[in-house]
Amino acid sequence: MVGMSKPAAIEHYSFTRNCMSATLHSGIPLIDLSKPDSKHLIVKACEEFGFFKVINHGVPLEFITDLESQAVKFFSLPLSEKEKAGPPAPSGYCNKRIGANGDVGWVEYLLFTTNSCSSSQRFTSVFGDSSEKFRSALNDYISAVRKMACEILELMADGLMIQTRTVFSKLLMDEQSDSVFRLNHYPPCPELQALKDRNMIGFGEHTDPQIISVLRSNNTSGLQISLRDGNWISVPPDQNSFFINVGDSLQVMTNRRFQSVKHRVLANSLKSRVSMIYFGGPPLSEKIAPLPSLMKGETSLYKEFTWFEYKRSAHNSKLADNRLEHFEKI
Ligand code: GA4
Repeated sequence: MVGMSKPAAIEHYSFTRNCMSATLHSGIPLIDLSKPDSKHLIVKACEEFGFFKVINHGVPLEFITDLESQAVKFFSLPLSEKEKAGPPAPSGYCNKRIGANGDVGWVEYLLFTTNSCSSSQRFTSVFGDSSEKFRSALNDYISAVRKMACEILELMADGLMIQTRTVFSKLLMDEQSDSVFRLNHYPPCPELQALKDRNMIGFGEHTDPQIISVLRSNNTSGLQISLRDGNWISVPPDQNSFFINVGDSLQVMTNRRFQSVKHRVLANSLKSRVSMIYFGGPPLSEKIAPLPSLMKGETSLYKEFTWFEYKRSAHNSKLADNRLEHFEKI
């Protein structure tokens, strides 16, 4: 049928049908970090959505705009230049391929492990004179966002009435914290205008393996989250706010009281989307298990494992796999 076949340039990508519910929902939880009731609202949002938006976050605007302009500058370079900063193992550039198991998306990105952030020679060779500017924008941004993530995790512990309020945040503050940072660029895809009833996947559906993820994007739409009933909803972009995802490790630590949120990004036909995501993870040797204070006589739903074991298994999976399944008790 005319208009239904994919133009050659995009035939290798995944598509999803337009769904009405994706445009109608506007009930994403909003947390104002300056308000005294935020700890209860954070717990409620994690229980019901595994996702929320944060305002009055305290991250200086200058850190955000500086890093965004560095990212835009990098992504504007010719592909051959950007590829000199690849592959992303563990830190570097990649175009279209996501992970090592065959996933692809309409996206290019830079990945960094935060404890060896941009130390690589490859970055210096691509950024030349401006590599120091890039490095310092990255460090400023990551430190400020990690601080906010820790504040949120401490409010969460308070809301859950856990005595040691640093029980989650200390894992991100640990020198050995295995956190990751990602800069994504979703280029516009004009061919999509011909395909009215379908959307193309920029980054396929998945949950994040870590404890918590903090996302900030420019004002281009694309992010969708899956609700508990399986419906997808579009998250209206807001460049002045942050979006928080519950990760798989937090799901385990709360013995599934919180559930990690399934999310994806759709490509846009006209506008370029730039997002920056901090994935707060524990040290590799950390045992990931339900906190005894949250168990109240329940038994653990999970087998014992370390973050190293979970991460290794995640990296052997495809994006859309249910990674926690192998660690559930039968
Ligand atoms: C999803 C969350 C982070 O972006 C990430 C991703 C990682 C990668 O891009 O290399 C993974 C994905 C993420 C989970 C499953 C595996 C590994 C791609 C993939 C197919 C950096 C992470 O930590 O896990």
